[in-house]
Amino acid sequence: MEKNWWKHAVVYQIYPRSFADSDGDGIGDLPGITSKMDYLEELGIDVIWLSPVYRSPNADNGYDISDYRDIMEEFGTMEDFDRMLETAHAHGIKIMMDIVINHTSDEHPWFTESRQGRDNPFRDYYIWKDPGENGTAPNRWESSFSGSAWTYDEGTGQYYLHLFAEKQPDLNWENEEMRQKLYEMMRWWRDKGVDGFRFDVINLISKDPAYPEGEELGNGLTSHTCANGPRIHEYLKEMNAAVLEGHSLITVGECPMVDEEMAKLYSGEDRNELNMIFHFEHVSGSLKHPGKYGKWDAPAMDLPELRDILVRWQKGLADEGWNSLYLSNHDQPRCVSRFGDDSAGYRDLSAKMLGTVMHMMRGTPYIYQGEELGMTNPRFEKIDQYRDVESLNIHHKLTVEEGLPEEQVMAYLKEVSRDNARTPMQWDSGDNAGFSTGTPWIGINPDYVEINAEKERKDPDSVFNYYRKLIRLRHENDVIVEGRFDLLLPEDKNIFAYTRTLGEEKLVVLCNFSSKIVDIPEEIRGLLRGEVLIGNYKEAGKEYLKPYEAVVYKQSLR
Ligand code: TEU
Repeated sequence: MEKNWWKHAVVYQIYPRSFADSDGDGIGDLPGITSKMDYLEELGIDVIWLSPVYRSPNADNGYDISDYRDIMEEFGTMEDFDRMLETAHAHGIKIMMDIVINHTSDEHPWFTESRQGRDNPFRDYYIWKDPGENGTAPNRWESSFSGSAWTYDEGTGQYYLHLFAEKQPDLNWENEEMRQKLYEMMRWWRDKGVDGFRFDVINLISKDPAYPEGEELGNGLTSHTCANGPRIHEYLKEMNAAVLEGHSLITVGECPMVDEEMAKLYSGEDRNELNMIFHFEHVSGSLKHPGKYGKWDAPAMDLPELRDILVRWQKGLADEGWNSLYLSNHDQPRCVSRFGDDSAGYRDLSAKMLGTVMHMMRGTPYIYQGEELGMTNPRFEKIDQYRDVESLNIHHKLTVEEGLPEEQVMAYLKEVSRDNARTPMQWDSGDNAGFSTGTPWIGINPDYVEINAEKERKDPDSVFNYYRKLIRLRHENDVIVEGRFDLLLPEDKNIFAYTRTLGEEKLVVLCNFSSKIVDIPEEIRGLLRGEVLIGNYKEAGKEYLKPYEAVVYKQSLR
């Protein structure tokens, strides 16, 4: 296998709970995924990123693991997993496991032991601290899901750290024995034949041993001091040597609070850490106009702000490191609702435009299930329709503790709740969108009658068939994978334009982020030559771009 095969790959994320339910319990499962392998092969993706399927009490839908070597009951058995893996491989599709090693569930046997007593052999597997003065938490770090990141344990008189929910205690990576057990577990999955790992919040595993207060950042991960700690690179190199080296796997580390300089350290080719990382800068809500309540009330970014970030990363990792390209995942609202326009008239056009702008960049693209159909935010109206621990906690905090009106908080959730991405996959226009014969664990977006896979597979002009083409083009054109990135029209308010160049081939990519007809500035009209590689209108723009138009010209420089 080619060493850097993952640079040519397109990854598709499956959130198993919401993908396909084979047994009618309303919860997606592994046999459901196996049954959709033909669909994924038709789409043309190379790798599935499988959100966690390990045994879990589901305080955070599987991101709280209680047994790393077993499968969540609702998802099936280890035999179902093996069958899925085998079927994927038979379809030419690789499987990248999502692995959560910054924390476990509080129901993991290591933690149930750890909280038994201060001299329990597992005590040091987690982060326990004495109370501060007056019995308060050791520092003011906040959980990403609201409230203090420390929970007091009556039994042993100390606090334990959880950067996420109370039921997700952070592991203590300072403990070497614990680290070795994690590596052994990952080798076990590797030797089973999985093709890579997506490491959940991996840059949080090393903490500053002084546990400093840090800056207050508002709601969310309050303190920079909990990320990119002093031993982070040492741990990643150690894990690489113990698990990854010599195996040609795909690896991506989820990294909140990093910039491009840090990304080079995490993903530089000769650094022996990770292939690439996910950063959050472009999905954090406007940083120019930060909200009072973090991501919840930050306005969406406009094109100039979004473009500045994406371009900075394209340039930043041009010679060293590698980008991952994404606008959506299971933690983000639907990209067409956030960055495009999901009203009926522009939904398809803007979904295709967003696909174009990302898939023509340098890096490895990630598609989140349903994105290839142009799925939209359901914008649930009532709090009892929400399931996500983050949404339920922030709703409580803002309404009860801060006294904000219900409608205001619901307006935040409708735009940015993670549940917007978690409604079931829309397979057809039948009962429950073809997702399940039972009652789905979370509501289905009523737009499934219009937006569904069955319909889009048949329609040559659908978002689905447009994504198929984007994926095929990447496989067929090295310039998309390797080409140099150069920005055009850096000040334009509506058009995101750039070129990609490799040897004698050049692509010119133009995307209109607005619902207006916009003139193509004179200065670049001369560039619009050659064949139209892909575009979302029948006639490609040369003098002006139609609403949400995207077009890619390909030319030979010979
Ligand atoms: O997410 C980590 C993370 O920082 C976010 O994307 C998080 O959802 C956001 O800060 C909330 O505002 C990862 C997983 O992707 C997420 O689903 C888990 O809940 C989280 O880690 C804990 O394991």
